[in-house]
Amino acid sequence: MKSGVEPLVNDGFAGEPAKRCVGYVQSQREKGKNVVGIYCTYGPLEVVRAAGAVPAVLCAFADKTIAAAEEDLPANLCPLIKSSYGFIKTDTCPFYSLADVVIGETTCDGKKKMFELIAGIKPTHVMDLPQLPDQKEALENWTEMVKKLKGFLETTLKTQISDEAVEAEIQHSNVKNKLLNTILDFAALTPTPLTWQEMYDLTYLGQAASTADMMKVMEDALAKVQKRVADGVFHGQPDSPRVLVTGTPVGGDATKVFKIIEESGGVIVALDLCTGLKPYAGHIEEGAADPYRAISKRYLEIPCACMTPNDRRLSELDRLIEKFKPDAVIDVVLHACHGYSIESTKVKKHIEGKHKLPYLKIETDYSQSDVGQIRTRVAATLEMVHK
Ligand code: BJ8
Repeated sequence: MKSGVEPLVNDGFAGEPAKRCVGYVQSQREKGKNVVGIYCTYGPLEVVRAAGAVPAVLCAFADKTIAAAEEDLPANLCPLIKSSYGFIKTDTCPFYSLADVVIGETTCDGKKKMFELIAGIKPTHVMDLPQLPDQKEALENWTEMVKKLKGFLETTLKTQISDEAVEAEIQHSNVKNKLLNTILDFAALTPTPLTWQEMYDLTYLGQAASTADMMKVMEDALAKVQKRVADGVFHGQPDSPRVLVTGTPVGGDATKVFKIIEESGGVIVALDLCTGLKPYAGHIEEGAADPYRAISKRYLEIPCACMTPNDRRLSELDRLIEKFKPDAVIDVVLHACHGYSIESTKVKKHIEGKHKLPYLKIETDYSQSDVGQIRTRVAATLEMVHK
């Protein structure tokens, strides 16, 4: 990107994405809103917002709290869980401090058991997530869980959640997701006018910010990216290898991988991650007889490796590859995330077999100790891309 090009995201808050998001959540709290901490993309944001509350993502990506967490948790546990727990243990998580209540889901074993350790600190509601999403009972059971969440929020936040409010939030989510995808779809152009940082910033903020608050940010970003295209402004070089990143959530200290891809001459064109496109895919049926069922249906379609089988992950990769035309796929797996790590075998076969693209799996944590090794492997993968 040429110097002097205006940054895409201007939300009025300073700092890197997590800090700006804290600013946003804090501002909502000052307006009298309750704050609901969430740990997962399966957390139904429409119900949280219909309760008049603001969601705050509690998943953490910082190495600095891992040592404190390891006093209680096994060292060979996923860094996302250790980091999140370490922030709570050391009472340094601004999102957790702001939260009135916390929602968790039975995704992986590590998260599930970590919730037990923090449940006594704040009202914590764990939703039983079905893990065989294609079975007919899954939709019934998850709808029941989403309705139970309504009851929990009504009781603990002393509020009422009407069906009309839930329906309105469904419509708001659809509007936000559509516009956000319109912006992110510009990365399908060759060369791309977007940076990974901009895609990450927008999707990070969009989880907390309401559609009304995101509208201005998104309209501004859309106008800027349209101008970049009109002016011939792009990121990287016209022949930079295009990379699709898939896998576990990647944020904070783990964004070292994104930085290495860029330093190695690549450009990231799609983030198939929960810290990227995943929360904004799909559409929730509007005007359904049961809005909770409509929400449940959409959320059960999230292709997380905690599901079995998780064939939607492969069909979603097909869709993204067709749209963003990557030259290589890099699968980032956090240490000790068995679900994503095992699933990598299928993903590799799919990418190399069906799409004939170079595939690289990177297992990493939040430390900087493996930066040199990742750099070498990324460089070798990008060298395989023939331009
Ligand atoms: S929908 S990806 S946010 S569970 S914590 S599973 S990395 S071992 S975060 Fe996730 Fe919801 Fe799925 Fe998305 Fe693995 Fe670590 Fe577990 Fe993790």
